[in-house]
Amino acid sequence: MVNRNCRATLRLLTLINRQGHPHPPLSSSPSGHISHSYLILPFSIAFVFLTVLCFYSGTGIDACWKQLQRNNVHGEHKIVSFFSPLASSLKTRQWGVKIQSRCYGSASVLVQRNPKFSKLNDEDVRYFEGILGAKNVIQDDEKLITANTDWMRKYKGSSKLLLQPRTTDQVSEILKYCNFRCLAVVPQGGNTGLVGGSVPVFDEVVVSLSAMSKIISFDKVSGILVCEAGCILENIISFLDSEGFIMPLDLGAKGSCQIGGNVSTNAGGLRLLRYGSLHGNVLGIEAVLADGTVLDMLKTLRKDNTGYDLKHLFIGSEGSLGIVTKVSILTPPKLSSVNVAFLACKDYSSCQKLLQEARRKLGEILSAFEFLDSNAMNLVLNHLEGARNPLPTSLHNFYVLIETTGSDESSDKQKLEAFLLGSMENELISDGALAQDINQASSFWLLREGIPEALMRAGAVYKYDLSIPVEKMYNLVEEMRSRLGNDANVVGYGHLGDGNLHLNVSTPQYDDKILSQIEPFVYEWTSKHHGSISAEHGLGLMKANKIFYSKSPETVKVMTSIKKLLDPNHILNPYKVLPCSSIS
Ligand code: FAD
Ligand code: 2HG
Ligand code: ZN
Repeated sequence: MVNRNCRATLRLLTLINRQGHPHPPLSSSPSGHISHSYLILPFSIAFVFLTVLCFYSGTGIDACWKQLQRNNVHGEHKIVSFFSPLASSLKTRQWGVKIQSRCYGSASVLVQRNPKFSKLNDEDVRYFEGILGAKNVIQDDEKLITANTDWMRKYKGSSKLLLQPRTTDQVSEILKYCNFRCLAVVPQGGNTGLVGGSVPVFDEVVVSLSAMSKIISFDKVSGILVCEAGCILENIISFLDSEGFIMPLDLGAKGSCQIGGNVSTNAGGLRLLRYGSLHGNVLGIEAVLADGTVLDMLKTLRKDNTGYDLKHLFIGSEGSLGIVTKVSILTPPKLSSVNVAFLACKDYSSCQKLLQEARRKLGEILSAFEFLDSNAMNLVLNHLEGARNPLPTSLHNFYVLIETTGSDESSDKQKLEAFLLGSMENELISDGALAQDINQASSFWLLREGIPEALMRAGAVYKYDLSIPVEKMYNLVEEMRSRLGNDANVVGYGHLGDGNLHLNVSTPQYDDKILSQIEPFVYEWTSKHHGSISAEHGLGLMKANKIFYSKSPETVKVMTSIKKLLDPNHILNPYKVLPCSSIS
């Protein structure tokens, strides 16, 4: 049965080739939410309850309640559970930290506004207007609501001021003044971050990089692009496409996220497997420190071993060490042959073996290996307009999206077909479809890229972005499912090729009882299996106090020293990244 189908598939593919159906070069960006009629050739083979919180604070319960109510979204935030193996080595300082007891064994802290920070006054606003011009100093309520609210509408601040600098000098002037006045600042890019890092916690001034969106230079020989931090990723992708190049980074939020935000979160995305992380692709950075010092590290060299490579401190520091204002990045040439296959697997073990085989058989042409389970697939099919299952005959347990990118159309295709055939013979794949044009490729990508959006539409969502050894990754999803029973829809998907699981728990509404069943279990499990509690989204506000699950106390101590050196008043993105206990 398997073999007959394999032969049928091969015949079908050969026919396409002989008929000379040109395989149009696909844009290497899986962009476009396209609803298209399918011409696919299937090759079927068959919290804690607020009432139990104890406030040990001099300011009194009423004040805490008001603060909580003002800042609390969905009953979950500003209350950050704190795992404290370090309690003895890093003493909890009492500014801004209220210690509460929590019903599931870990101590917890309630983030409170740092009283050292000044409150914004009219004189400050006039000063900023002097630097930026009145139209770039925004106090308009509607715009402030947008700047204060994150993509998930889960984290909300109460900033009264949004600044939009147009030059590095203006960023420098802003920070110099804020540092002098001790006004806290949140650097903001496209505000697509998923860990509450991009919005204020209290009344921090928002510094948006949106108005710094110029492409400065592009060298066609080296492929090195220099641009301002506020360039939207999709605009860079389009620019490079017209020059015959691609971005080494691509992600579902490309239409809104900015390169400065990408660098500051060290975003991973859909092609890290092929092009590596931003630590490898970013050649230079210009950043402004908290005191307004401009660090010009905007090199365009592949090699430069002149001492400490400080740019790396800014890659992934989530706006806590400086504001990134310019970036230089190495971009690969656009290759002519892109193929996308959407495959079904009967179990997780087959997905793993398929990954091993894909690495071996597709080698240098493999450019993405993404997976989703049947819960993720159902969710996207039910909640996302235009999403269609290319393998409609039955629902499979797992789906894998494989993309290849190469320079030799016929040899690439031959390689992919041989790989698919072998995988069918070995029963690693139970069904699949190979995109015949760019629209089909986009529709396959939609099924994977559309999951975060579909989750938002389904109700409340608890997101976990974990690095876990591939062989153990899906055990966590299964354990979570058995913990939560019918109370929640546990969804597993992610960048399998990078060992990055996106574990999402979807419920009709936020419920602290559910949260207490998920956390700290999910972090303890990940730590026990030598994983990371943040593979690519960062720590933000959500996981600042969870850092010890993935970093040693000694490491956090050095990180804290670096923070203190570069931002002694801690004005840059306070309450994020580092635990409250280490910052005073
Ligand atoms: P923001 O959200 O504005 O900010 C993120 C953090 O960076 C904040 O801490 C902020 O203070 C800081 N920051 C922003 N700009 C600067 C700057 N210029 N200087 C200093 N600090 C700055 N992430 C992935 O890694 N991989 C994915 O595949 C992926 N897919 C996503 C899909 C969807 C639908 C969504 C909504 C998000 C996704 N993300 C993904 C998360 C998010 O898009 C990335 O973290 C992205 O890099 C954030 O960029 P941004 O410009 O929106 O930054
Ligand atoms: C993705 O890979 C993003 O789609 C978002 O990193 C993951 O929503 C998530 O959990
Ligand atoms: Zn991701």
